[in-house]
Amino acid sequence: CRYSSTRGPGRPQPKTKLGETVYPTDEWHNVPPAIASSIGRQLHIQKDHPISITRSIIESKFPKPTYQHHNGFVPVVTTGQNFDSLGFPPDHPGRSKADTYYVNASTVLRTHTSAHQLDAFRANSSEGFLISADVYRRDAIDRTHYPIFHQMEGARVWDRKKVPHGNIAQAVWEDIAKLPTHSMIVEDPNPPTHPERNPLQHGHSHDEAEALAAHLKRSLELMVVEIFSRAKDAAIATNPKYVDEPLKVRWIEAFFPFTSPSWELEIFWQGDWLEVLGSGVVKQDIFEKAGVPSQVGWAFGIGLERIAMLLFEIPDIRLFWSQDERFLGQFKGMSDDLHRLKRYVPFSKYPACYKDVAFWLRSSSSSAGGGIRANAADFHENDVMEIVRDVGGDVVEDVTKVDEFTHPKTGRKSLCYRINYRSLERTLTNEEANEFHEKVSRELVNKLGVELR
Ligand code: FA5
Ligand code: MG
Repeated sequence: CRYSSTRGPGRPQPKTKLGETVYPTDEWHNVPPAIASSIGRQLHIQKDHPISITRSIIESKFPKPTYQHHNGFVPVVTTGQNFDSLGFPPDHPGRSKADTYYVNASTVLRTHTSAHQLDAFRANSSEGFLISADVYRRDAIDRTHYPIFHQMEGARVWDRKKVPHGNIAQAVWEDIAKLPTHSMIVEDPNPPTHPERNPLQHGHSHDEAEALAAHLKRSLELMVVEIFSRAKDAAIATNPKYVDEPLKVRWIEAFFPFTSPSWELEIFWQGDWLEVLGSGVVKQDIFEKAGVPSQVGWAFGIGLERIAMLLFEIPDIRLFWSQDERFLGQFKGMSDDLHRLKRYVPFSKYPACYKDVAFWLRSSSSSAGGGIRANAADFHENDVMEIVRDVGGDVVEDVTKVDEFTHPKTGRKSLCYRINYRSLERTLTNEEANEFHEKVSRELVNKLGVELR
């Protein structure tokens, strides 16, 4: 009924201020205050911050003027930029409110730096670019996940109209010959393309895809070699008896809607393979939409926190947000001399305080009044994570599901989460932890409509 609109005269449209700009909001809005107030911290350009130091080291391997460096793009983008321009299908899970922060139905906090790819290709006046920025995802809580992290997007292009005889493959192989070599052990059993798993794009020749893949992989491997040589120097500067393990990396096939073929790079670290970046040959469709259809090229997106954690041996992703001098003070002056890095030395590990919360979800027939419903059908764990994050902030180290069952008679579902309250900066008293925990429990009831057990 058009007369029952909540936007009638006299009802001002709701708005929110993010950074310097005011945005209209609607029923899609799900940016909590703790996230809104962190926009603008810009850790990737804060002098002597480990994220910024990491960015500078990577930038040094993709130098100007071949690569233009951009570090100031605003995190609020359209769903067109973040998803549609990159070929994300309408029903892609990444678009859901459970995974993405929406300002309003057509505006999001970017979930990856790829949101700027199309605009960057359109505006690019050079052969490549790097874009470093904060990105936002509703996600789990543990020592390697935080709802805000930083990515660097990189791309390198060649223009069919500008290379001799339009021969892209030859031009790319000549550029590969100009790159240094390295002796790192790389596992790469993958064929350059695979008809089902990693298809060649329509309009690309096999030679072109192979040359682009080789240039992409060599460029990124050289970056990893650089990071690890700095990491080794930092380790020795901190502990002269340090013995390093040989570096091992591997390429695995991947899928992204905006590249084909695609790969991820993993690094063997602390006994396990850690994914550090996604990459691939840019889909021609994006160059066409950007008005540069004669270009071809590759792109990658790397997580800066993951690299910074390896580089400095930083054990907990929350530390990057610390304003404590015992953390920040350790990196003073390093921006000015990237060859004199030191590892992070933990100042202390304060005791953990575990508390469980168990609750029943509403059965699917009832409905909660608030914004987020917790019917068994549309319950999403990220809603729990966000409530814990809102109440506890950085005092929560991790949240894990410890129990889940469905009552055989009523069909109701019960969940139990264990929350680890541990400050990075001080010892929490049991009373403080209890206060946080009681508030978390109350908010779960208020916001999700669950029934505590
Ligand atoms: C992407 O975001 C793609 N845009 C990458 C890309 C760019 C592919 C260009 C092709 C071409 P993905 O979601 O896998 O992909 O994230 C890329 C990297 O960001 C990961 O490899 C990881 O290093 C980092 N990352 C992802 N999620 C998190 C997280 N929650 N916390 C910290 N780092 C993360
Ligand atoms: Mg990935």
